Formats: sequence, structure tokens, C-alpha cells
Amino acid sequence: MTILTKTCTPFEGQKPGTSGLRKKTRAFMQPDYLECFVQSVFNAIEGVSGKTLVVGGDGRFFNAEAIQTILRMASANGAARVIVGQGGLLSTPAASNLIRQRKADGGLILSASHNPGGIDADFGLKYNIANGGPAPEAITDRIFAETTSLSSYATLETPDLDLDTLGTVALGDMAVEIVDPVTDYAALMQSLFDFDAIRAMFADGLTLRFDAMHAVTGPYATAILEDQLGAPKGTVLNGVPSVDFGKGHPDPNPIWAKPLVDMVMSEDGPDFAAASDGDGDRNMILGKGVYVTPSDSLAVLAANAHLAPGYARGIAGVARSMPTSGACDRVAKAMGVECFETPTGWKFFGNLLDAGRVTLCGEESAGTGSDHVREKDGLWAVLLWLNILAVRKMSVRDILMDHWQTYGRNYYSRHDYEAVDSDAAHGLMADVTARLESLPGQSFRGCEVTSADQFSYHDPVDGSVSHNQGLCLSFKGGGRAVLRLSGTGTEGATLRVYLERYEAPDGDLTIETQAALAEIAGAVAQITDLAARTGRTAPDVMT
Ligand code: G16
Repeated sequence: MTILTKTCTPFEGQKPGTSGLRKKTRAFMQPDYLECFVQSVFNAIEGVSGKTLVVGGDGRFFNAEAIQTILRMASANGAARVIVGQGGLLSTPAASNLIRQRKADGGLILSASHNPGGIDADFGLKYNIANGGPAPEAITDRIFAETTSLSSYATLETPDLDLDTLGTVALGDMAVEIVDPVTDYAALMQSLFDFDAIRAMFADGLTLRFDAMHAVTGPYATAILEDQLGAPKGTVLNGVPSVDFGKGHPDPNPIWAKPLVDMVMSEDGPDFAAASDGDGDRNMILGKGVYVTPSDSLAVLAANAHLAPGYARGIAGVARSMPTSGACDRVAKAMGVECFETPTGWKFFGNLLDAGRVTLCGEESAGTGSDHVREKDGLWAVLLWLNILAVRKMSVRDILMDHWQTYGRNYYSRHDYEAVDSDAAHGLMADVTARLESLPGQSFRGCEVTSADQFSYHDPVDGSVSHNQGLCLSFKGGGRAVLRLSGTGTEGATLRVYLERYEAPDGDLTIETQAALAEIAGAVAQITDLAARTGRTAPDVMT
């Protein structure tokens, strides 16, 4: 088979963000755009000659076409084998698991996660390394550098492969192995959790609704929750992946998964409910009449993980991204284990997990996971919650209240201002950055700033340092606000304002969340001159 070397001109802006390259689908569909990025990835990892890769995606629009391109390029670049999920589908945690199980050299995951899909929506591609986790900054920096000077890429001229039939086929000298996307992942879940206890709980009548949001988790949730654990048919909602996610945002939060939230808040709602996102790594946890914030979920899971067989020996430590609430820190302290604060982005957990310093990790952005893979894992979080419910025989609401009565409550909310004019958003951040030193001691709407700084992370494992990871403002009385610009958006800038306030176990634990945080939100609005700078008086999304 003839290998073609095609000349190309570098594209501007192929800089991986918080989680790979995310752009409008039409940008990815431009001639050579995907090819240039893929070749840059290959070059940045010193080629793929003789290597084994895992490739799969969340099934969004352009997933199928992009995978064919990647396969041709992998073959032309000398890869020995590519393992692909049937139909081109692999959830992000399942891809991470396959990379690890099959000792692959790395993988390419096609997803824009929770962003909508379609020709006028979003697409994405990221590279994961041999540990199954997202490439660390040193590699994403190299990828970006390659994109700026690339002059050619290698490919083949071949018809599309049939990716729907399981088995191994040849593409040039490369083997393409098409695997069932669910089997290995389901086996991993079975090794971690007490499936018998969960099955018995369903048999006793516990009701669950899992909203797969028309995204990749549908087949996984149906196989595990309904087929293996015996939850009744209909437990999984929106379980068939579609290229445009049923024209929705596959983002498991109270705004985009509102029908599910309304269901659990109703009189005859299910006992437990959950949702996951486009590529299956995020989760939202709900119980009858209650929404569990991702930060609280991480803390509850850390406190109770030992109840599941896979974690019966206890946890080594816990890590959270800096904007995530400090709820898990209190659990770690009580347990006498280490707790780490990392920048936003799952890639920063990889070293801690590999070094055995932490067992659980989580982020306010609806991500929780453990050392079983190197990605966050939506269905894993649901199964761990189910295992805990089966052992403790309490409702989600009671478990949460018990947790707050033990550790206190970190009231927490994130306010997102989406598609803000990019210059205005960067101007706002630059202005607050310039005033950081002068803020302590000043009061805004009755809240006195006690410290104001820019977060830098010193990785305790490899010594690398990451600067400019968000602005952190602390207030007298223990309140905190964090300001960041999102690294996953594709339109203008998304300003994220993270708000937090602690209430001790004997304090008022049942204040409405936004009311509990109103003063801090007001202080942030004044400090940043938010309305004047962004033209917004209210956030687009509050989680
Ligand atoms: C990605 C990253 C997460 C991060 C989230 C939000 O998640 O993997 O680590 O917390 O984006 O990032 P940002 O605040 O920069 O938009 P996902 O689920 O989109 O891959």
C-alpha cells in the first residue's frame, strides 16, 4: 500500500486546552485540519512506529469520519496495532482502561465531552499516554509546538474500514482490532464493587433512574445496571447514543439535566438518580429530593469508599482541583491521609495516582474517579454510590445530612458566564490580577478579603510547576471565591466564578445554597466590576 506524504500549512490555534483540542466541528472538518493535529501528536511522541494505540470516541457528529482518518494516518506512520471500540465508540474511562489493560502506548479519544454535538456544535480530540491518563502539560506543549511548524503528514488512500464487525483486520501493515467497548470496562467494575449487594438492593425495590443523555454511557449503563445488576428495564433513560445527543447538551448538571432533577424532586421520584456526559467521564448524583454537589460527592465517597470491596483496604489519599470545595480535605484530615490541591484538569492527578499517593480524585466540574483508571469515571461514581447505599441502607439525603453533621458543610456553587467577549473576560482577569496585592484588608459588600493570590501548582512527584491556574480570594470567616477562564469552551470566553463557605457541624446546615453564598457572590461582583465588564447581571449556569 502506498504511503502518501501530503504537504500542509500550519493552522493557528491548535493549542490543547484543559482537556485536548476542542473546536467547532466545522473547524475540525476543514481539509487537513484534523490531519495536521494528529500528525503533530504523532511527532510530539516521537512517532508511532511499532506502537499500539487505542482509538475511540463518544459517537458525536464527525466521530466516524475522524476515526477513519486517524486509522489511515496511524498505519502510514508505522503503528503496529490500533484497538478501536466497535462502531468507533469508547467512553473516556473505558478508553483509559483499555490502554492500561492492553498495555498500549497511548490512545486518541475523540470527544468534546459535555459540549453539544453536531455539524454546528463542538468536536474534540485528545491524546492519552500509556498510563491511560490525559497527556501531561510537557507533552501537550510539545504537540502545540509541532502544530505551529508542521509541513507535511503521512496517510494512505484506502476505502473506509467496517468498524461495526468485531475482529481484527489489516490496514496496510497495521492491525486494526475492533473490540466490544463495554466488556472489559464492565469486568473492571465487577472487580471493584459488590454486585450481589447492589443486585439485592434492586430486588428489594430501590428505584434508580440513570440519564445517559443520548451519549456514550448508554450501552455501558444498560449492560451493567439493567442486564447485570437487575435494575428494571427503563432504569436507563436516553440510552441510545446519537450524533447530536438528541439535540441536547450532554452535560450532567441541574440546568442541562433538568428533567431528571425535576423527577427526583417530585413526590413519586426515584430513590436515586444520576446522569453522565457526552463521553461518560462526568457524573451528577441525586437522591429523592436532594442534589449532591460534585464536591460533596467526592467527600462522601472518600469517607465511605472502604465499604466497597475494591477499596476495603482504605484510601491512600485524596486529591481535588483547586476550585473544588474543601469538603474532602476535612475527610482526609479525619482519616489521617494526604490531601492534594491541583489545578483544574484531570491530567494533574496522573502523577499522584501513579505514585500511589492518592486513591480518589475529584473536581467540582462533575468529575470523580479513582486509581482504577486515569480518567474521571461517571458510571464508576454511580456504582460506588450504589455500593455505599447497599451497605449503609440509608437514603442519599440521610447519608448527606449525616456527613455534614460529622464534618460540617461546605456550601458551594459555581457560576458560569458563558460566551463572554474574550477581550472583556481577559481584561477582567488581568485587572483583578494586577490588584491582588492590594485586596487583603479591603471589604466588599461586607466581606473582608484576607488573602488574594494566583494559584501555582508544584507537582510533588515530578517537580514540575504550573503557574496562572486561577485567582483565589479568601474572606474573613472562611469564605472563598475562585476566578478562572474555562479551557474547554469553543465560543468567546467562559468566566467561572466558584463560591464556597463553610458551616460547622453545629451550624445551620440547611440554608438554600445560593442564599448561603449571596454575600460572597456580591463581593466578587464588586471586586471584578462584573456587570460593567461583561454586560451580565446573572450567570448563565449555576451548578
Ligand atoms: C475537562 C477536564 C476537567 C475540567 C473540566 C472543566 O472535563 O478534564 O479536568 O475540570 O474540563 O474545565 P474548564 O473549567 O477549563 O472548562 P471534560 O469532562 O470536559 O473533559
